Amino acid sequence: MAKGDPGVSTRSRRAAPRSRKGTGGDPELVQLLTPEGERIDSVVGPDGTVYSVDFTDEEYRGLYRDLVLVRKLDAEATALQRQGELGLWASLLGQEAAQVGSGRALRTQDMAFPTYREHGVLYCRGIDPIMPLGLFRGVDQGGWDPNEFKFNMYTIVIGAQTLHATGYAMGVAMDGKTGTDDGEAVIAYFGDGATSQGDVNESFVWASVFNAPLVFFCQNNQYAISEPLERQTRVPLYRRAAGFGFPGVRVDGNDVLASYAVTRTALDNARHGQGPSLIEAYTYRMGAHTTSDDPTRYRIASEVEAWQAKDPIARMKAFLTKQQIVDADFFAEVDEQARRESLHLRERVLAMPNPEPVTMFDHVYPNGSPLLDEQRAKFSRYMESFEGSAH
Ligand SMILES: Cc1ncc(C[n+]2csc(CCOP(=O)(O)OP(=O)(O)O)c2C)c(N)n1
Ligand SMILES: [Mg+2]
Repeated sequence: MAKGDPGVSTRSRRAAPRSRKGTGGDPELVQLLTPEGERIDSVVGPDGTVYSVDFTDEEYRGLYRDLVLVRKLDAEATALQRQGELGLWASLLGQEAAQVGSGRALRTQDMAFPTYREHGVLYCRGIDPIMPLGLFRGVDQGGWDPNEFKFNMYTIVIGAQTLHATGYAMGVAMDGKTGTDDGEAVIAYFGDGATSQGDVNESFVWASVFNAPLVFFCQNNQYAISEPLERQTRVPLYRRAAGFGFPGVRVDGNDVLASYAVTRTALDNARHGQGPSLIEAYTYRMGAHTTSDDPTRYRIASEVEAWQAKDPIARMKAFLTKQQIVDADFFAEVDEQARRESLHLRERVLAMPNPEPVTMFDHVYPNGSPLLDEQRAKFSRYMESFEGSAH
């Protein structure tokens, strides 16, 4: 889908022929597309909000294309790491719908604060997918301009970006940028494990009492490395919001339509001055935590298989096929585009120049720092001490 404002076009919309009202079987889960690819017309959330989407056929196809491309580029990055071309990679496998749905729900003016796994949101923001690979290859510090793309730098310190997002969102409100349809909203991504961090809980308090225009988007992928969800909480995570004084909702994170619907609603509420909310995108990390992790040490194969049956791409494919929204060549054409783009990504990663080691001090602060200047000078002298030697 094109960057901008998908899902609000008034052109030839497709009604959901087998539509029904419901919750997909789980009263606590907002779902608009079942694992079998059946469309649910609208769903009522825990606070009475009605969630639905109204996409054109072209927009449905665009969402599918996004999901496939994001998965393929992610798989290519994992392969590059395995071949020694990246130092590390944090795969999003299984979380494509949570990320594409929420990423496409952002309006151009909205600001996002990611963790280290939001490659799908990054893609939706229109950032070249090569950018995070430079970071994980260790040749630069990310490369994109957060202000240009309204997408902050990746944050590895668990939960820290929720504080940054809260401060940013408070600033947005203080600058008078909320209260209209064109107002600005902020979204902060984090994981289930991060909800146990002090930073995240402090963010909840501050965002709440200052009515910050902020959406807390928790991808509950069931694990914090090897720690399962039951070591983080005894209640569904979305219910914690009530204790902080703002609404919470749990969405099927493997359903791109529902992820879009709840995020767009939460962002619009925030931009209109109605304050923060928490979205718990209930999903599953189908791969390892990172390429340094071996999940077979702590989880059983049948659990992974059960979640494979809820695959976000398979259900969208089933929906497009059942509703005859695609012609015979569509899926092959998308696969071919994904193959081409991942090959292009690979070629560009292999061609990345090795930077001079001293450049690691660049771009840490916008205007430098005396301490860093001192370290740079010391490091330069150290590197010069090798000049003329064999190494
Ligand atoms: C403050 C802090 N503590 C510990 C770590 C090490 N660490 C990296 S990822 C991770 C688990 C995070 O789990 P979760 O928040 O569920 O996110 P996920 O990776 O599952 O998306 C931990 C503990 C860290 N990066 N930062
Ligand atoms: Mg997690």
